[in-house]
Amino acid sequence: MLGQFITLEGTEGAGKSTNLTFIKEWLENKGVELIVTREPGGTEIGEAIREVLLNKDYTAMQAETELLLMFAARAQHLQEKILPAIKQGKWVVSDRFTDATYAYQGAARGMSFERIAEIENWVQQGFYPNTTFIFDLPIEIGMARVASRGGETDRFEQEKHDFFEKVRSAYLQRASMAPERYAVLDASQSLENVQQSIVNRLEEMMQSMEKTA
Ligand code: Z5A
Repeated sequence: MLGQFITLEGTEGAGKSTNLTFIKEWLENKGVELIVTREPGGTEIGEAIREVLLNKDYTAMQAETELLLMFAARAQHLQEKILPAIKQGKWVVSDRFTDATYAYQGAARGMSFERIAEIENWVQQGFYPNTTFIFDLPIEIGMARVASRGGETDRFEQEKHDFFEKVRSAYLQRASMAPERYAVLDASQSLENVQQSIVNRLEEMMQSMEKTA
């Protein structure tokens, strides 16, 4: 049986990384074989591309360059890591994937959704996540969480509030167009409540797989 592909999306500080670990541990406890990964990155080449993309000294980076680098990293990630794992029946849980490209490079940077869809079709050949969790919360709350966590900011984190509002709206709009694939979580709630909603969705996934087995 093929594995499942789960992606986590949201604006910064929404809790993706925190809940990636939670999902990994929860699924492992259920006996699911899985790998966790992230975008941009996930492979040696992808991580090298990530360093270029996040480098805050690269203020001259063009939106087209950014878009193509995201998909270059993704092409490597898919062929080297995600698709082989899925074919082996493993679950793959990724911190971000192509929904981020529509939200950041599309809605926020202004690249056309049609252009993104063309590259997506070429790189992914009809491969999409089975489930995408969208961690939704007001931008100010996410920014405050990131600030209290401390550490260096990257090239994306230099952007202004308005940029992230566009990202947030784009995620919600994409979720409303295909509600069966997306689980929108109110990430301003306590971690315990957020994680209960995640468990509900993971249990649904496992039940529907048992029915079709
Ligand atoms: N990007 C793109 O433009 N196009 C693409 O196609 C792709 C990516 C794939 C890197 O992503 C950048 O790449 C990203 C978009 C762009 N830039 N931005 N912004 P990233 O995922 O590596 O970076 P990030 O979004 O900035 O991640 P983050 O700031 O680390 O956010 P997070 O992982 O969602 O948050 P977290 O670390 O889990 O949580 C933040 C803090 O909040 C932490 O201290 C937690 O303990 C706390 N937290 C989490 N949940 C809660 C709740 N519920 N209550 C209270 N506190 C909480």
